[in-house]
Amino acid sequence: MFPRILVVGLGALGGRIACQLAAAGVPVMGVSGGGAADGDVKDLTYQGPDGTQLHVSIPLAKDHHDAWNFNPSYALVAVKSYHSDQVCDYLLKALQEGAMAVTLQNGIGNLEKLQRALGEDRAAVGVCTYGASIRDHKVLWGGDGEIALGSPSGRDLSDLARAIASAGFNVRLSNDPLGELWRKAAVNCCINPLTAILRVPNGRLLKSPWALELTESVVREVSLAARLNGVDMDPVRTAGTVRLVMEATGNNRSSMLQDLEAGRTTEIEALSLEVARICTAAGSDAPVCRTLGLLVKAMEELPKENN
Ligand code: KPL
Repeated sequence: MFPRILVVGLGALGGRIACQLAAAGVPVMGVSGGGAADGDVKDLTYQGPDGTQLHVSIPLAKDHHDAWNFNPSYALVAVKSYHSDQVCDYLLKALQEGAMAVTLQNGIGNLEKLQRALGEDRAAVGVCTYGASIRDHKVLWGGDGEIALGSPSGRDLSDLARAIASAGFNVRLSNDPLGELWRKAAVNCCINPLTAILRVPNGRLLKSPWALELTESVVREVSLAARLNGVDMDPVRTAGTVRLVMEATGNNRSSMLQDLEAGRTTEIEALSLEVARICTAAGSDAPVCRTLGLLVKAMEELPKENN
């Protein structure tokens, strides 16, 4: 028997995960957007790499009472990082005692927010390098990667790993969740702003020596910020991981590029600009991350037709 899973945020990644879990027979309930739903169910279609489609109807939690009554063992959090505070308030009311929240989000600081809201023992990470996008109300495959699950307090997540693996994802249990988070932050600090500024799919960056040179500087800066947070990250190995993700999600348009194209706020504050803030606060600097971050902020402000 699989654990019951609440998927909070049914955007591209949350939608893909919810769809694949439900199709595999895992009991799933969804929470869309800010937590308020229009109907009782959400019909989701996910189109895989070979064009095959999964169609599922996922029950929606209209409010936190529905989620509480569903009694999930896990909430997978897949909302934008700037909605984390709102989601913490929601989960405090929606989760029964002992249920855990697992952040699949991009960005630095999401785990800490969940830990503060629910307690250290009830927050975990699911570092995810899968790609997805939404077109014409359909969730589209955007590349495969892995989901590394880890609980800083050492809680056993193997039942969650089994459920996610049954849905066709590569899952790994990690005893270094903070290292996983920082390596993923490096991936996103490289791929997301560069693809958003250059307006190219992820794999295109591999063809540009200039973009790859920038990537190496970004990885060095993220490694410094990680070290300032007590996490040792090997810049050479991490740059290799970044290139692997560029390749595996080659045709995907990063979430930041998708956000800019749709006129939405991006997650740059929790990525490049957070790295710059951490380094500056320690008397150091992260000039490349800061510049990329400010460029993306300036692009957010441009009228949509220019984006
Ligand atoms: O996390 C992603 C994102 O776009 O936000 C990657 C893994 C880079 C896929 O595009």
